[in-house]
Amino acid sequence: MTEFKDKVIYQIYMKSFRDSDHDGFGDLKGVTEKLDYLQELGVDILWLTPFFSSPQNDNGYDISDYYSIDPLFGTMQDLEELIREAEQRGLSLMFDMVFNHTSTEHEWFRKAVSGDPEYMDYYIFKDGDPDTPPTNWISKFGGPAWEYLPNLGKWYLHLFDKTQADLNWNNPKVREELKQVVRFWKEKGIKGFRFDVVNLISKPEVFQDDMKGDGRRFYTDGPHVHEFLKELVRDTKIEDMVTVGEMSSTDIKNCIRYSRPEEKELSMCFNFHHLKIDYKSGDKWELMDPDRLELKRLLEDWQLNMQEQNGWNAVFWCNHDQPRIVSRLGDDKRYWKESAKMLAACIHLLRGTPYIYQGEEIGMTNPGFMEIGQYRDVESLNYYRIMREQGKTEQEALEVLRARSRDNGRTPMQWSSDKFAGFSDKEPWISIPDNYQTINAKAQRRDPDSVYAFYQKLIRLRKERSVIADGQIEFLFREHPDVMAYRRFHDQEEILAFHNLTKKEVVLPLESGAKEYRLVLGNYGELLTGQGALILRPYETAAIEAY
Ligand code: TEU
Repeated sequence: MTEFKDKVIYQIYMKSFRDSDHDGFGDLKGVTEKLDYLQELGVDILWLTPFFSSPQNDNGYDISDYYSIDPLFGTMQDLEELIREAEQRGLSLMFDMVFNHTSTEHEWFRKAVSGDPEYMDYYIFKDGDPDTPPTNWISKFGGPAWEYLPNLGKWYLHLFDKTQADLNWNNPKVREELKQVVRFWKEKGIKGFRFDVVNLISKPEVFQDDMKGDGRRFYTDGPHVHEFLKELVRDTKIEDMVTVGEMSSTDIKNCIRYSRPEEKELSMCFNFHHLKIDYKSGDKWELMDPDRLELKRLLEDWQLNMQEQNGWNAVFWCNHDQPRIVSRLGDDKRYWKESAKMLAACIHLLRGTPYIYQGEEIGMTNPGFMEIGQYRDVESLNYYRIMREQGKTEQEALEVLRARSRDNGRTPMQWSSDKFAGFSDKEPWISIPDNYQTINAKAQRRDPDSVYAFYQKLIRLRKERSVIADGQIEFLFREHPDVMAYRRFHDQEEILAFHNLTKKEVVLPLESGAKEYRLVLGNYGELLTGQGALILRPYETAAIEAY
């Protein structure tokens, strides 16, 4: 499937989507149960987060067997049924390949720590004394990026949790093992792959201390990453599938290479720079109000450079690692509905393939947990401890988690106002915010003015107006601090999109000339214009065209 520019991809966080077997965890049969809902929404591809065998230290991103399904999520028969049922509804499945690291419970790692030299070379082991890690690198989940094994007298590298050992991609046997995994799932009828933190797989020849940072500059977009990706794609024959790479801390130059068709690497990239505009001094755990001008600058930078060089962006706000965007950049109180719709249009009308994260289509919000006992995420729990050690009070640390924790996006999908939000009939693995009584799919599916209905319209618009998928982009009012505005155009077709990012009313001068404009899609019903100006109400989004 090469065409993906007019597709919309929906991300399912397996643990929190729908529990069909009454254990408080989402599962494969639960996804099958909800395929009609997804078909009605209008999405094309379903990205399923990992459901392979895992000790669940990082919710499945710590895989102990790439070929088997963790019983928590069901059986291979359940998966085969899901593939069939999805296919019947014109829905394709995208699996999540975690190839930078395995769980330390993976057979390969167990053999490595038993001293088997062949399998030790599957990972990154370094000699050293127990008090001095090979480098001063910091794990992305806090603490040192190395763990010492006394029985071996060696350290192993883990860029994430210590139960997630980094694989040695310089070893051709490792690359062959992972190609085999891709071939196995491709054989099952999968139509796409997401590659987790795939731009971290190529480690430097020399491991050295980072005197200027946490070490990421040495392994991010590493020396052989493009070579490894080309080899993986070529040898598994997936260049015609829909593939997306999660590119942690990457840059535009590399993302052009990762996603230009001529390179035969991936279809598109996730990058996260636009989701760090509320990080004080770039630190996720230091709160700052969002810098909307920086947001505009970053989105414009990436859109224009990728356009000029024939790259392709995944465009998104939310995923299982991010807080809910309506709470983060919108208003989850007074202007909840308007801001949820505006944020949706802001992303969906850009140049790129849009991703909808489960619950985003109904405007789900951050849960606002008040106790540390409500948190489950290994990264959040690590940083809670670190923040307390650094002197933050319990309430100060909890305030940071309420804004930044990955658990904000991991609460169960809110299907209805029934107990446990219709997600399960058992206490779920993580709490559900009380607003499920009013913010839920059942309440919105039949409401033509709902956030859900607006997402349906956005998806339909992408199918009906080729200028959105295929058109070029040019940004307008670039210095305006409150409005994101751009022009999509190709051939004779043009749509202007205006998004008021604030609760202020904004007046924009429309180009003179006797053009009349009509609303293609908006969140306030009718267009408000006057004396050659466009008036944008709080969080108003308006896609318009001249006629
Ligand atoms: O995420 C990579 C990553 O760095 C994220 O953890 C996120 O960018 C960070 O938490 C923001 O502070 C991928 C998966 O999406 C994530 O769920 C996994 O925990 C991680 O890789 C390790 O596999």
